Amino acid sequence: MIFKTLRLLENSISQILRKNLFTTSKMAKSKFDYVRNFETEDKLLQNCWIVIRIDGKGFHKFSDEHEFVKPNDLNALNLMNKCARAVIDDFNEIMIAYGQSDEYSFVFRKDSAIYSRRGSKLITNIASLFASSYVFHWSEFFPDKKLKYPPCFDGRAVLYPSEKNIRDYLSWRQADCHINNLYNTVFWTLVQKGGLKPRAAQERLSGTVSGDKNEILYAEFGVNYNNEPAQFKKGTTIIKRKEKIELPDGQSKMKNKVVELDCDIIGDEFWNENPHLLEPFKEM
Ligand SMILES: Nc1nc2c(ncn2[C@@H]2O[C@H](COP(=O)(O)OP(=O)(O)OP(=O)(O)O)[C@@H](O)[C@H]2O)c(=O)[nH]1
Ligand SMILES: [Mg+2]
Repeated sequence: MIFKTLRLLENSISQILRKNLFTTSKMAKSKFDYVRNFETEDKLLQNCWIVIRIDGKGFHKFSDEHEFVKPNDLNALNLMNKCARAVIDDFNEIMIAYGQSDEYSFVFRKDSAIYSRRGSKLITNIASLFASSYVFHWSEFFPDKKLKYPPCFDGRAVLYPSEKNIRDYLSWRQADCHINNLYNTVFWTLVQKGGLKPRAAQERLSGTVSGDKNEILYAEFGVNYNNEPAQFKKGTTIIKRKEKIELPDGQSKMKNKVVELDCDIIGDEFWNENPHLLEPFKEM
């Protein structure tokens, strides 16, 4: 008798469960389901290097509000590098990243299949991880400065189909770093050491070429631009490469390492030393 009652109870429970499941699955295919079709496909083209570049929103104001050292604030730049490493640690398929000022570019392998190469998924994840890392690590780099408001970063994806194109892209960013840094170094030297008003410094520099700027620095202020820190002149390049590590038993093995560099990436030397950065995972 008791077994019969139990079986009846079991049957009615499973009936209720089945009914609920059915209702749920019916709801998933409701009459509203068609709105999903309004979503657009944003798959990034195959066989291209994917560059995701993030850039600080209104960092002209942000750097003023937080009294960043002009023209280069080492702590601010190192905080950017820390955030870039958080992105690189989270995304295996980034082989090289390059950063300067308030921007960072992340280069994904040509054959990367991450998120089925969905652009918006990649851009938003990287921009938001970068921004949250910026806030998360702020106090390590600015222990005595309160973060006054949340920083924000825009993001975009750009595709480069050839090795020349992707190298030219990175060269473009590094050349931009050099041009801006030379200008800013002279501008702020004229203001801070030369006592010029910003408007006057701007006028003084108008129409000058890089040789003139080097000359102003050297002749008037005894500053040799070549001796400025490489990180300011070249930006920061973060790469993955295999390095030999010594084991406690005296043996050694090759291990993947993430390294931060402030070298030239425009010339061939860097690429000859690191040919693996642009090689695909597998043959296509
Ligand atoms: N003082 C100081 N300012 C910096 C430093 N790095 C970046 N900045 C500021 O950040 C700005 C970055 O340039 P942009 O990205 O073109 O300017 P933005 O104000 O961020 O404008 P959007 O990117 O268009 O939103 C620079 O012009 C500087 O004003 C730094 O190390 N020190
Ligand atoms: Mg910006």
